[in-house]
Amino acid sequence: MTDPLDIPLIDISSNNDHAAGKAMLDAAVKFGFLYVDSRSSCFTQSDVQGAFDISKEFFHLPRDEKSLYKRGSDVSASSPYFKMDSNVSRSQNKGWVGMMVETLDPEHHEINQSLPPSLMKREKDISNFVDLCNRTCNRVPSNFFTSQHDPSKGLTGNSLRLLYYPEDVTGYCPGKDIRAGAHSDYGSVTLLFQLPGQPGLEILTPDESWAPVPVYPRGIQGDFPFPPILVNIGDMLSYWTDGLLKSTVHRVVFPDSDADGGNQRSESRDRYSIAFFCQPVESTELGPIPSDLVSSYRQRKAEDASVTIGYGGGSSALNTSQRKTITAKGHLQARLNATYV
Ligand SMILES: O=C(O)CCC(=O)C(=O)O
Repeated sequence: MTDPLDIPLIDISSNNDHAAGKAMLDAAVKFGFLYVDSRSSCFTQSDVQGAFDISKEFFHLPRDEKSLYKRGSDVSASSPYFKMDSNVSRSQNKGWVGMMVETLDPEHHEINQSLPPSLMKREKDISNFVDLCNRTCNRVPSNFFTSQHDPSKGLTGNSLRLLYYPEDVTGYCPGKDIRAGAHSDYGSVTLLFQLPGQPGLEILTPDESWAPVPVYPRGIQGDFPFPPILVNIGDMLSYWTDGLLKSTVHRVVFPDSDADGGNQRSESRDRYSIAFFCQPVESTELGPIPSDLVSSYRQRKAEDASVTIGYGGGSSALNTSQRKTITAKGHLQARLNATYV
């Protein structure tokens, strides 16, 4: 197996730290991934622990109860949950997804769906967690970024996803099956929260091998209130920069017992993670931004017809002379349509 990569850990406590901004840019160009030091984030330990508690509470519900909210299911009139949201129809329900049902792990885009009762009672905490995620995403040092993600300009399609990969799945073969198939993320950036001792994320390196991304950055010891937040660049930042920032392909595997970068043995074969997918306003066009860095990169690279943005269904070629500018909504729909067959 390939060694874990030296993905940097970045302190985002200061708004005007140029060195941190440069380190972010370099990591986004080289890996498409970086860690945000949890000590410098706006989250407290209890914010993150609370979000994982909510997730565990939901996933421990009986299967029948979760099934009411799975993608494509209908909440029937006889269901005790029907009264919660009589507007939830078969096509609108984009909630819980059972293991091995989807081909990969995108965000669910529906925004008007009521929460299941167990989540409903924690609505305030979930909403607070989402606010903190938004604040963190808006620390990307660029006015362009914040203005494209300004919710006062329209729907953004941001989404929070609670993920659980159970240890015991009937018919599951650890050496062969993977937990989340290879994909790139569709939005602008993703924040990933992980739990100690529950590794499994891998990224595809330029030489086409899979490198593990440990929960804690390689070789870094510290007294973290919770594991660093893993940030990854999504397709849209790649579009805006003509591929300069990498929307890196990643997947989640069933880990070896010592796969956590040598930092920590995996204690649990379960994996809980929380992903926040940050999306620009739906009407945002995904053409290249005016930037010397981007234009010089374009001249060197982007006319290469083999360069694509995104990986998996719905991804498209980055050939600037042939490409039609698409919107954030158009890209998201193309990728979701290709994912949920
Ligand atoms: O579960 C994880 O850690 C990663 C999830 C992921 O890659 C995704 O949902 O896009």
